[in-house]
Amino acid sequence: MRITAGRVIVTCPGRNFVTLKLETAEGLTGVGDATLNGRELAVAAYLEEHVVPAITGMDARNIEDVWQYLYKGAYWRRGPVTMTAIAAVDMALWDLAGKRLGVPTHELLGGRSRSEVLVYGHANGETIEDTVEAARRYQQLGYRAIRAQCGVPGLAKAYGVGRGDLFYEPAEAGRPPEHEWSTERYLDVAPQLFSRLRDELGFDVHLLHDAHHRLTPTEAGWLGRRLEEHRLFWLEDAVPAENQRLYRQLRSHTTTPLAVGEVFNSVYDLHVLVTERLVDYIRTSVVHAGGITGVRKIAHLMEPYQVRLGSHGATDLSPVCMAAALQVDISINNFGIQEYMRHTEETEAVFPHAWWFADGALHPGDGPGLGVDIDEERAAEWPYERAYLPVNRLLDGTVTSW
Ligand code: EZ4
Ligand code: CO
Repeated sequence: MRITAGRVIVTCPGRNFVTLKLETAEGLTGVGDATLNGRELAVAAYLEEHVVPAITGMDARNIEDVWQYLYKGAYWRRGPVTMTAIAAVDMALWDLAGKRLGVPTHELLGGRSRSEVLVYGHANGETIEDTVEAARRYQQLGYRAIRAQCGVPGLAKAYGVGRGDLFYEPAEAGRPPEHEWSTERYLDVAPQLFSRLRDELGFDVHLLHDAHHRLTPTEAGWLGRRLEEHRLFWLEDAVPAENQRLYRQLRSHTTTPLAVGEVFNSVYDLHVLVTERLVDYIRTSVVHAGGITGVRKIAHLMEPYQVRLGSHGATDLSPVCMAAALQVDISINNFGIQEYMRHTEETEAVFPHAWWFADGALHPGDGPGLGVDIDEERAAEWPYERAYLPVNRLLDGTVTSW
């Protein structure tokens, strides 16, 4: 099964998505997500200029070999652009493998380890009361796990508080938008939010929270302790993790479960966190961490340490990535939870898929391969539009993590 061609399709049905489509001599096609929010065309060029010419003619059945060829063969290792490009090829090859044999990809990954993939949705609001209302709406939709974020009084914009209830994820046309941040003000409101949510919703729902890399280990330890009585499923990205050792201090101060890793792209970003068990969940996604092959290497390292996978699944990851993530989630032993922000109708129309939602969980479906495709005619109706993630500043103008 030789790879005969590879095409990169960029489309913007409300937000930008980059998709790789590989073709084989037998006429089969496989798809992979290659979207890196705010830096989309860097991956598109990496694939078109450097990857597709190198892999054309290779045997599509040798997925591990192609992965190692692109990883070790580039000489320049890791990094989000490289690993997203490798991920796109890897997803497309796993899609082809399933299609060639007429089985869903997870049957080739060891089959099902569970009956469904637990997901969490995003409830957010300007105020605590708005957020409680939003969480109730998610419960009515069947969600059993809900991430809650709310506005911070005195700050014009807060992370996670979007325009729409189900779909919004920033990436705006023009120059990068600027947000402002005050940890002091945030630390006033965050414990109140969860106290109120537990009063209103009780303990029969999982609650999650994302601090989006903004705290120091000292601040995060304080917050984690205050949230212990509200028994969160996890506190995510409490501190930036380029320096994995920061988590030692945080871990020693709180028993609130910790999650990190949506910006990681390889096992080397997390091996200290995992082998010292400084966190409970790793959030690497299939698209940004080298595909199904890359995430399985990470999950298998984590398994003996009882660290579980909590896959990133924001709306900037395409339905192709979700299809691939579900194949991993359903098959590995140490699955935790899958993030699920809904895509818009326009996006759903461009990416027809077999996966489906019911009772707070996703199901990968039984279609051959990943069970997803791109409708290229529809995709062509939505040309690329340059967009950026926000840049964040403290109230005195200092650049800080967004
Ligand atoms: O901000 O995917 O947990 N989810 C997140 C996301 C990220 C976006 C960045 O592109 O933190 O909303
Ligand atoms: Co996050």
